[in-house]
Amino acid sequence: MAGTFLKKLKRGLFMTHTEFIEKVGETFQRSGPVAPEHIDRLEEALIAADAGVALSVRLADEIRGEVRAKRITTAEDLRPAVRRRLLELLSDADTGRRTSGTRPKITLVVGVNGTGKTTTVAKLAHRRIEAGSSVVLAAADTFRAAAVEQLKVWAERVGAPVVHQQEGADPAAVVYDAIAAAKSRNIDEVLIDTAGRLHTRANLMKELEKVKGIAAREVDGAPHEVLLVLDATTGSNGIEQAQQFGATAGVDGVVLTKLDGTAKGGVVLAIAGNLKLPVRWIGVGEGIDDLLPFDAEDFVDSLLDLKA
Ligand SMILES: Nc1nc2c(ncn2[C@@H]2O[C@H](COP(=O)(O)OP(=O)(O)OP(=O)(O)O)[C@@H](O)[C@H]2O)c(=O)[nH]1
Ligand SMILES: [Mg+2]
Repeated sequence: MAGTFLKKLKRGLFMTHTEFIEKVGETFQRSGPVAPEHIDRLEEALIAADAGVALSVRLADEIRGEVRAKRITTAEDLRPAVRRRLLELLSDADTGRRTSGTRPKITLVVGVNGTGKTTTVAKLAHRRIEAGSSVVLAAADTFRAAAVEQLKVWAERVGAPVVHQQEGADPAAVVYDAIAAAKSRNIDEVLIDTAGRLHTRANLMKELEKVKGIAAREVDGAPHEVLLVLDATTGSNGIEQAQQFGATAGVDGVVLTKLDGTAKGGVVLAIAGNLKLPVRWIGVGEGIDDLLPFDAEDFVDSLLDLKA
């Protein structure tokens, strides 16, 4: 099980890892003293992986400081120092999960168009069902009829009921129905799929607030988790989206999808360093099993591993 997990993670991070190690692998293995260009190369590798320029410069400066203070003396020691620093960065952003003993647990999934929200809802449902929980899916993307159909196809595959209404219905009404269904059928969790929306569109952001309001009125402390889905292939562009969503939708955590198709996996660091938001899940493929719980150590080790 653990082996499969790591294999999937490595495959998902393959492009990011390859580009990163291409730039710094040789440096990390060198046993002589650290030269300034070694750290320059590290800085470039972080920037290329889309960790964000400011954060990459800051991380590299901190490492330069450690070299000056003689806490790092050989190039070979750079790798463990980078590992330590990245883990710190990721754990600082992890505010811990908001736990709720309340049933049903309500999870709201939000994000801009096409980032992978619907697929993520299905993958999450699959995981919860495998773990023995019961779930109901709320088709709160009422914008397009095709959105409901897409969710229904996934739902059938994972064996979860879907609550939906006609195209153009009020998403908050769908959420209300889904919560009522969960309560009457004693279901553990409600996973809410929402329409893709631009973070710059005030009316659509208002709609999310209404959805949240209904959930809060119907279940104590709901929504218990608001997950923002970001597409890793867009790299640090996702950061601005996240800031806006964070401000209006009260995001608790990030799902970073499509890591399998990009060398920009360093965006995980930008999310932690710039947004102070924990990455909760990563998407590493289109299949139902291709959603992995984010583990900082496994992520950093997969990134810095010297072997391909
Ligand atoms: N390679 C890869 N593809 C993914 C991943 N997650 C989602 N996708 C694909 O991304 C595309 C869009 O996924 P959806 O789940 O429909 O995205 P969405 O956010 O619901 O889109 P809208 O509802 O239109 O806003 C689909 O083709 C998915 O198969 C992932 O982790 N890896
Ligand atoms: Mg969708």
